[in-house]
Amino acid sequence: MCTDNWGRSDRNRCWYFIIFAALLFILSFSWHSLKNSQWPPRGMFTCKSVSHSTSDTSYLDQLKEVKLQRMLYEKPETLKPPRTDVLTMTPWLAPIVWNGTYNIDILNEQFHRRGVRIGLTVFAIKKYTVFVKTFLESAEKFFMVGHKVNYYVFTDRASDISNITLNDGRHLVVLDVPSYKRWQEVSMRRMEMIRNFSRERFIYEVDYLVCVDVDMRFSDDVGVEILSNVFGTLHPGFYGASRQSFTYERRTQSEAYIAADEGDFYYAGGYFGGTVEEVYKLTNHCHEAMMADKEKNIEAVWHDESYINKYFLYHKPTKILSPEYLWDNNFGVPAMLKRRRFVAVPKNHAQIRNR
Ligand code: 48C
Repeated sequence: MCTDNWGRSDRNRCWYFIIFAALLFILSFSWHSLKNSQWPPRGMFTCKSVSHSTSDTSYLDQLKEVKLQRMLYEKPETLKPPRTDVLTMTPWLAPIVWNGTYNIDILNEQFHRRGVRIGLTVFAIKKYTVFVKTFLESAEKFFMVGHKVNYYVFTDRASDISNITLNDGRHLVVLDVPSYKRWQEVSMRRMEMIRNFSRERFIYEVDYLVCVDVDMRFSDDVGVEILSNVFGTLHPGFYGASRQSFTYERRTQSEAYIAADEGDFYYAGGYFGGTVEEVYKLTNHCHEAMMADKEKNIEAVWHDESYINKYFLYHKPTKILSPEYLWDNNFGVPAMLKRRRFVAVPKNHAQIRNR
């Protein structure tokens, strides 16, 4: 190989080359074999398999069991769906919640056994404080009755929020937040504030968040049937419309842009929710998109509602609430609407906006 009649330095260079070539071969061989195998080997880094204690238990053995008791109810009919007049499942297998499609007794049992805690967020900035009393009184009658509920009322006028008597397991939390000059900005900044409080407080206090408009009142049961990782609500004005007629943001420069040949549904900006983790991601994403547009001097056509529609296009909701959950009586009462659970309170925008 590195022959003797070469000088010392030549011999050294030759051996260095041979060692380098050997290392290169070993590396390329091991890389090739790794590429075709599972790396890291299953369980090597996942914390789940770390604890091989002598009693041979793992974190899986600590999982909480939610077990129901004997319950009596009609058997579900496999060949006879409860609703055939409306879509009850999306193409990505997310349920669309309509009256008659669920058994609230089973769901209540499941969520009670989990000890679920629900946060209901609402903003009452400037003149909108006038809606809070009706909102809360109607929520006491219809919203998650029998479950643990925190009402989070974001306001710049804490003294205007009347303290009403609440049923057991329910608390009113008034959160001081700044107001903004324009009502559009007030509406859009809700994303930022829900994100901030999710991180600083909600993650420690509740499991799910339901984020709604305040100029509304509950008028029928709204229960744990709405809960899911992340959910949106069909806008009452567009549930039967074509995607081209959805009032999405259509300027390509905007972060909320949706092309004419895309879009599943038109979601209302005033009713979304999910686990605190998922709501954190949604509100953070929407807030950052709004700030990016603001930099470009763009504000999407329907403000936070435009950004949430874009979010739900590429982050599909795991459940969708039917217009039963967000209705405006100006639209009348179509045949498919068996219950109106949360309805707009008539208001004169001129009188209360920017006041
Ligand atoms: O709290 C206020 N104050 C305002 O001046 C403007 C809006 N808002 C909040 O944003 C309320 O919670 C409103 O419900 C929400 C915007 N939604 C609406 O004004 C109609 N429900 C579309």
